[in-house]
Amino acid sequence: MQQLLQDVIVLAKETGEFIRQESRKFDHSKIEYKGKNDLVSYVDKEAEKRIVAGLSKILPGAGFIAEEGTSTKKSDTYNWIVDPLDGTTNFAHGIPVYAVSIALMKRNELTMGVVYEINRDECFHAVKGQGAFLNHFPITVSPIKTLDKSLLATGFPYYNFEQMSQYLVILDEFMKSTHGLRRMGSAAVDLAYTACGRFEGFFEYNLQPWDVAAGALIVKEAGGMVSDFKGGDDYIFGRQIIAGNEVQPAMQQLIQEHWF
Ligand code: 2AM
Ligand code: CA
Repeated sequence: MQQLLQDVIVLAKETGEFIRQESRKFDHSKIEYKGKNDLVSYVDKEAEKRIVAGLSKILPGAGFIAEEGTSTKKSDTYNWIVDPLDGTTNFAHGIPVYAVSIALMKRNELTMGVVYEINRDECFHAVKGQGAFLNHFPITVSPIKTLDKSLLATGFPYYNFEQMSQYLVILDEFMKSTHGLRRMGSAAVDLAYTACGRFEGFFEYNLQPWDVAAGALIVKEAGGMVSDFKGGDDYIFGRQIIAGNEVQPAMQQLIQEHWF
């Protein structure tokens, strides 16, 4: 597992370097659309190709669930969950918050997660049962115990606005009861920052497995808690996630109260 981890970190950083170089010559004419507000470019696609080729060498026979379409038949044992560029909208607009996110699932359990935030050259990683790290130094979630001293992260709805009114009530409550909220634009970065104590918590709905898989394991290995909006475990495929330190149960309670 250690060798596998080192290989994945090298691959994430090499792909990040490719994305960083492309960002210097990127302009709006290169944006394509997969759906309303669902942006993509040759950079996302080429990055995914490189990651899939690299991972296929590192662990032959594993399956893939990846944002830009590489989905093989699910393997019975190992499956990679890959977001080659999490924060595509930021990338396209020149906002420097985006990351490569790679997770490994063994059967139904996350065993490894790597989030590489490209512009800060910060590599977060975790292996199940072995703690969480930032550039190879151990990290833990924030020691802050109460919501009134917490800074939270979230993602605004951007294509499905059906539950907007409930979401806005939750925002309203958190705005009044915390230090504030941030919308970074990359769920992988939100989770990584929660794992190292920059945010006390993060919540969002309508995310995909590749946005959250690696980051969720990193938060848990950093001593944090992760759940869906009901407090259950369906946060990878269930499109709802609340991650945080000790304030996570209080966040979950408030969200559940207003979510239907
Ligand atoms: P992506 O950049 O890989 O698509 C933040 O809200 C999360 O939602 C990100 O992880 C982002 O992943 C995803 N997302 C997709 N489209 C988005 C958009 N138009 N605006 C904001 N986030 C978007
Ligand atoms: Ca994503």
